[in-house]
Amino acid sequence: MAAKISLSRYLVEQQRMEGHIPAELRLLLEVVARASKSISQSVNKGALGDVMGGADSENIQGEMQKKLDIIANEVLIEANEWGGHLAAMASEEMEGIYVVPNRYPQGEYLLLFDPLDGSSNIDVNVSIGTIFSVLKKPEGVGVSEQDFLQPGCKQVAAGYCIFGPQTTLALTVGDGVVMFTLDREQGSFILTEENVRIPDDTQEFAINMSNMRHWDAPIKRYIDECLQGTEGPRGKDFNMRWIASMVADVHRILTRGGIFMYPWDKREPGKPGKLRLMYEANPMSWLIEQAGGAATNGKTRILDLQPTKLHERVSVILGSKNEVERVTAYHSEAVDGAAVV
Ligand code: AHM
Ligand code: MG
Repeated sequence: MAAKISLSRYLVEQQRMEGHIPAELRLLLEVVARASKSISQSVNKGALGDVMGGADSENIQGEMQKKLDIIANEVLIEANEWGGHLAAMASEEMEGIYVVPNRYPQGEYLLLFDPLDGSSNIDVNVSIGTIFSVLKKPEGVGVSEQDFLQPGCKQVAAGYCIFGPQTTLALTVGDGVVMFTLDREQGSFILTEENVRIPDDTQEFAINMSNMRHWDAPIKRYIDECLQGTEGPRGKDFNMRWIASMVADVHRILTRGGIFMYPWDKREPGKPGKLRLMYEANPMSWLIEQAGGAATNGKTRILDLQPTKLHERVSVILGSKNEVERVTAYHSEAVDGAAVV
């Protein structure tokens, strides 16, 4: 039987290969994985630990926080602040950046995370996860919020850890996508998927259909054509899934293909979308592209968008290449000028 390859061994071997990950980045990824294991343990305790329900506080996005949002955020900060590999962190749950305190050495990387994505699913025992993105700090003294405002194409590592029936870590360092499954008995992540590929075509879409009346014309057109099935212009039937955890919907797409959309809609016309560019869209878009898929905001490749603020929101269309290209083409064809802001 072939030896099992742990995340640590995989990263060490990547480090040894010319042009692959530097030692500091390897250390950073090991720490993020260790923190994810700890979050996984808290998630698994459920009603047996003091982890369920709301925290009676709001985050910067004006959303009510869950206890696990706060626990996961603290776990990630505590695990990462002392190792010397980071200059600062930014989180969906924190208003400003978290600069590594002076008592620790400062490293050259910046870490961004959504500590617990899909938190509306915590109390109903449905898959949730931690999403992370790593950037290099620009040269210069000190660190500021401005240093984080880099387009997604500048990421040096990105991934997520999904807490579902299995705990799985998906990772890219720009050389394809790999997945590791947590062996709970050994306490280590074991390589279980290499060279993850998304099929170019799909017959499965993911969108919150309850927002249909608020969508723009290109999204309505795309979904309407899917719903017409074999009798419609697409000439085939489509299936639908919506887990309401982006991490779980993206994991399904990396596993068997599909298209995921959280587009701009008329409920809050001033906002480009619900999802956050830096903590959700960028890391997920890079994973999807690295697996052969595509990701746009309906108009522009997500990884090319220049962020203007830390908590910026964005319209997201990602997954199987041909379907994403179709939705993007519908936006450019729209006569009324689709509202991609
Ligand atoms: P969260 O980061 O606060 O959990 O919110 C993001 C989540 C995504 O995981 C998911 O795709 C989306 O919100 C679901 O939203 P909705 O409940 O509007 O369908
Ligand atoms: Mg989220």
